[in-house]
Amino acid sequence: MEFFKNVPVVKYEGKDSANPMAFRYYNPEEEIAGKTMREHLKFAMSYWHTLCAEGTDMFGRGTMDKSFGGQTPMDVYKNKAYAAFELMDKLSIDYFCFHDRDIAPEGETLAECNANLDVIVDLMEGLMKERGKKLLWGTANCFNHPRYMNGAGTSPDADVFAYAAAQIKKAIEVTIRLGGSGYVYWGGREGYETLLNTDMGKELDNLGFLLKLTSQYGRSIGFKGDYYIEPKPKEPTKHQYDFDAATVIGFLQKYNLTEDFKLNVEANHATLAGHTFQHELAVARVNGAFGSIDANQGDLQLGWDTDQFPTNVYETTLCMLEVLKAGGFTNGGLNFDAKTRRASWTPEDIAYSYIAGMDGFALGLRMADKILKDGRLDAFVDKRYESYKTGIGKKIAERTATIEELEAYILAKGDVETTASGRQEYLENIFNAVLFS
Ligand code: XUL
Ligand code: CO
Repeated sequence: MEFFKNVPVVKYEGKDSANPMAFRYYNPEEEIAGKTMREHLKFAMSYWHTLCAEGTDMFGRGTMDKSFGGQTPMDVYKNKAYAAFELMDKLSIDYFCFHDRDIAPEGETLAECNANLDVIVDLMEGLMKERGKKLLWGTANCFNHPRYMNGAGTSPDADVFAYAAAQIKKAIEVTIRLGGSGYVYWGGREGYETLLNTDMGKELDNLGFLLKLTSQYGRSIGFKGDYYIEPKPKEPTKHQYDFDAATVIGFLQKYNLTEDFKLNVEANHATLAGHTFQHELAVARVNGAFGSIDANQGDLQLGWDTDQFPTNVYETTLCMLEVLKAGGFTNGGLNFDAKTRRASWTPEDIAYSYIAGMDGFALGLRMADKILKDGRLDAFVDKRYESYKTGIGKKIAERTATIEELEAYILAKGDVETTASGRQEYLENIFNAVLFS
């Protein structure tokens, strides 16, 4: 059965193409900076938004039917799998990501949930082999069910902690079975609404223990990929413990998790935290924690997690600059944690959205490569810090300067001469000049 009848196999037709079902910038096999675009970008399809989200919002029910013609719960989920692989094929997407509860119906008990998962995982394993698709990462949905209303690892109820641990154990097993190169922890309800009812210290310690316990279990059964924490400051919880990249890095250090964990940085989460996407990526990179990306964009006027497909080329360029500077992805990739707008309800809209996001990132990669090749921005930064290459600066850089020496140096000089201009506007104009040349 064909589920996306009006979606053809989407091909690269070049920038002058007027065909909306074609790529204009994403040319999978084209080489840029030593790798094909396919290898650089490692696009992944998010199962939850693509196969599950039906367009509900706070004020209205779904506008899209994602049952894919299935009559029983199990048939619905089998058809979701067939539809997923058809779409990945048509869009040249090599990877996908899922939560346990996206791919199989929830049962009455954990045993029933696990049995349902096994049925679908069998089916998926076959489809992956047949179509040559790979699992970028798996995760457990520990935020939807009412039992998680007060958190999962940070719940005040020990039974909920135990349930979460058991659920994550199974999700890691499934991820390993499907050859996943990553496993994500996103703590949607790991936080608090009010300190009047919360023991923050206990909750953080419990969360650290849950991550240690489950990640070590994964290693013990052969998981070789990366674990990622996905920072987000709020939504659904008022104050989430994984607020932003810097907060998460501190948490990983405190609970001795830095060896196993990296970050999955999401654009819309960055802006919710009051940062730019580029800032969050840079924090991850300079701390050796750059791992994977949830590609999307928010709406700065709305200010919530709108999960839109990324089409802002300035943002994708700045993102790809960070990716290239980090040396590219190893186990990670670009997962479109993005959904069509509620009014973009047809199956074709899903294809148009992915094409827009993939072309948006293909342009970002092309532009980032141009900026690096142009070299003026990097040269400026290099020159800006050149005082650390000689004299007293060199001693500071080599950490051999003493406090007395620094004092004597400045006493002899009297004061610091005016430092050089930061030249922000000049640099922003170079950025534009390179992009639009
Ligand atoms: C929620 C979000 C999640 C994670 C995986 O904002 O981004 O879908 O990516 O749980
Ligand atoms: Co995400």
